[in-house]
Amino acid sequence: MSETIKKPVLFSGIQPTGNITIGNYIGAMSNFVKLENDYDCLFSIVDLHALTVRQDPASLRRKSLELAALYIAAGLNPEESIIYCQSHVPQHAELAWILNCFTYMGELSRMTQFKDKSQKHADNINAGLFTYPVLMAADILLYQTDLVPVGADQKQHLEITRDIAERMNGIHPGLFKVPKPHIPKETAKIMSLTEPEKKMSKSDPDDSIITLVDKPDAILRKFKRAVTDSETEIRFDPENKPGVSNLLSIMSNMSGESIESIVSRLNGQGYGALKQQTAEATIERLKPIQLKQEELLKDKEYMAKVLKTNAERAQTLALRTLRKVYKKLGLYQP
Ligand code: ATP
Ligand code: LTN
Repeated sequence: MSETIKKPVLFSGIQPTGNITIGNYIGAMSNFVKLENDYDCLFSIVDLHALTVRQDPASLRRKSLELAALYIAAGLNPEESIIYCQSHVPQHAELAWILNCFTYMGELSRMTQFKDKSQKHADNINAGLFTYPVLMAADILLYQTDLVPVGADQKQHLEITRDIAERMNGIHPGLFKVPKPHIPKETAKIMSLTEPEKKMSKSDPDDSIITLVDKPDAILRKFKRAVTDSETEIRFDPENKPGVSNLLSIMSNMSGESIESIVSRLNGQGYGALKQQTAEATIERLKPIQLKQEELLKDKEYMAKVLKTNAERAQTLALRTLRKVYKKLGLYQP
């Protein structure tokens, strides 16, 4: 992407917390790759968001670099798309402050992610966790974004982003582009392997998730132990057969074969075959990504250069919006 915007703008971010799961890959990253050519894209490693939960500094640093390498290994082109760390572009935090002044306590307290994370981290319900969606809105609005590809769990955060943008546009017409979410039904929500009625999250226990750095034997073992149900019929029915439907959905996303075709091909076979083939499709799909990521991580200089250059490209765009916002709001600019 050149710094003169021509195509519509796409923005998304992933937190560098833990290892990226196949939920993040299917729900977010693989859609980024599909959309990359049709948009001017920014893909952020949202390290400031990660701080809303306590992080080990060395691990956060390493995970940030690993995520940057993974974006590229998954197929994104850092010469075109802007792949960068959120903390390298200070305008995110600056705009977040402004948006904080246009966001109500009431609407933030309705956010389900805040309620979930407050329960999970009851000893650390900090103000950053509460205003997390405002920083996310700043990420998006800073680049006059058109489209935001995310998983279904982020839908509510996209709604509040649109509400903030519309509220501010009501006072200062034309301030922000109002972004649209992109949440395809087939990739929206990959479920936990051990509790298939819950979404798979990278901060969940290891046996319930498949991560992008898992080795083939671990992938096979985890799928084999995945929770299904007491019937034997392979059928796509998320309501009544969440475990089996999740495996079908993972296999379909990993192999490209439609769910209908998998169901008719496996007709009469047991859950063992479904698990084995889901594991094989996953191993096959992840293999080249894992190899490429390892290779990239060996080239520290290249990675540092990519992140530095791309942060500069992002800043150029971010400053345009921030200056406009400061000016319209009446902050004195000499
Ligand atoms: P954490 O456990 O640290 O909260 P997470 O796994 O929920 O992490 P995020 O960094 O919050 O991951 O999300 C990155 C992207 O992946 C978002 O677009 C999110 O909607 C998407 N995503 C996360 N989990 C899933 C899932 N199980 N299915 C589909 N998409 C998902
Ligand atoms: N909150 C998101 C990560 C995120 C994001 C963004 C996604 C932060 N800023 C901007 C899309 C656009 C999550 O997945 N938990």
